Amino acid sequence: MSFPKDFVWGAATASYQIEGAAFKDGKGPGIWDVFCKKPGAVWMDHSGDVACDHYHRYAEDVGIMKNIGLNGYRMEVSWPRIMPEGCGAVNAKGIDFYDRLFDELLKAGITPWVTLYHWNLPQALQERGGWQNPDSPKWFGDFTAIVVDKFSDRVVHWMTVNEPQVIINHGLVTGCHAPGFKISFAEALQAGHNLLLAHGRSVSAIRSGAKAVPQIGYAPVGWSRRSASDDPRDVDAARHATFEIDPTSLWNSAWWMDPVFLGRYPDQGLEAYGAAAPKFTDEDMKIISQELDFCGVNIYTAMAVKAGADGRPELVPNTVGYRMNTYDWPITPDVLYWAGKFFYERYKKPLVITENGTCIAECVSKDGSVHDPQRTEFIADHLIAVKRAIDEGIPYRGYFYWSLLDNFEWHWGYKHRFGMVHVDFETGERIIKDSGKFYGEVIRSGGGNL
Ligand code: IFM
Repeated sequence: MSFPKDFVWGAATASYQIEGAAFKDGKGPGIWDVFCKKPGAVWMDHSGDVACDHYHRYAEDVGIMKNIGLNGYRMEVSWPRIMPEGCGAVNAKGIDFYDRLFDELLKAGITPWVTLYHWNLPQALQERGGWQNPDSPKWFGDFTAIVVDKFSDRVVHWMTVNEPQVIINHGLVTGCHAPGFKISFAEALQAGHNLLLAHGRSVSAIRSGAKAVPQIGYAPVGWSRRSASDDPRDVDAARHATFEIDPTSLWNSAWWMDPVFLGRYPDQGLEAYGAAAPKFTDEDMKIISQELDFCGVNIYTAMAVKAGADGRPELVPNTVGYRMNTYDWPITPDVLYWAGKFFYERYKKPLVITENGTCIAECVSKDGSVHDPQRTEFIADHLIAVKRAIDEGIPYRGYFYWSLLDNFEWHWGYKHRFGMVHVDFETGERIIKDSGKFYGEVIRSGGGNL
């Protein structure tokens, strides 16, 4: 098996999940700094105060990436580290940190892929209403302009917003993520509209400010369904189910991707949400739908679907004992084939898997290694599905394993380990897991060892 020569072999992280140094060198508080201090909000009251201490260990971490053989690294520039108040003053020490990090990455031959928002909202902006404030798109556009001005001499690849579905659902509807609100669907969808506008303002700021021709994408959850078989009726049912909107849920793809790639909210979604749908103008839709260079998708798992007797999609339950990770997410490698196919058919953009990975309960063995065969299998099986898609003409350009390091897994604290590199959170020691070594072999052989 051989992947295209220019395929991007990466791993991904986010600032709050790895950096630590939460209150250092002029960084302002972010919403997660505040949320983590609420007793019981996060498992075992963990926080990202120290996390992987990547802020201090970044050079070692880049060395590990180089050792594995990555040619791409997806990371977030922390908004509260760059602009402690969210707007206005810029923190020179924050700029210095990313200057050093980008230089180190480029020296190691690793291309940085920068996410502008992976949930690290400055607390000062949350106090002004956060994404519920109609000024929030402008705040994000202004932050983007600063980042682009400082770093676009070295950064070409940009992603605006990571997983709007999670930001709105977990942050504002169920409240299990920062800022921990429980607002109505109508309010949440209006905040979601602001978030989509923020994406658009960010795209404008990148296009107008970038010093080199940028490659711009977006990184929503690639929420999808798999077809239970290759029978065209099942495939149609899975395609339909992938883009259908359930009125009782904000978890879907079409609501969050159609405006960006097609310039409109899906009719079926407008009907489903009815009076809860946001207020918007034609001008808004133009801002939201500016041309992108790639469609990033974070894909972990999906249910299988077949055509029922009436042709309508019918969920196919997983068999008893089906493989699962420690989150209880079923391991469904062919999701990368089916989702890639459905997203490419609908949005017609080159695809990048901006996240895919698994958490398992491994440990450091007596021989000093971390043996994680389940993760090795996971990576192999998912990449084989990517290759099937590529062979059928689906333009997958890259794969970013989530995550480079074990890290702060949001409201689950440090309970779930997703890394291909083990982190001892007491000492900070890193160990490349067997899966990380295997991924390195995949990279060196261009997929030949799969
Ligand atoms: O850790 C998260 C990441 O921040 C966003 N996507 C899913 C990952 C695993 O839950």
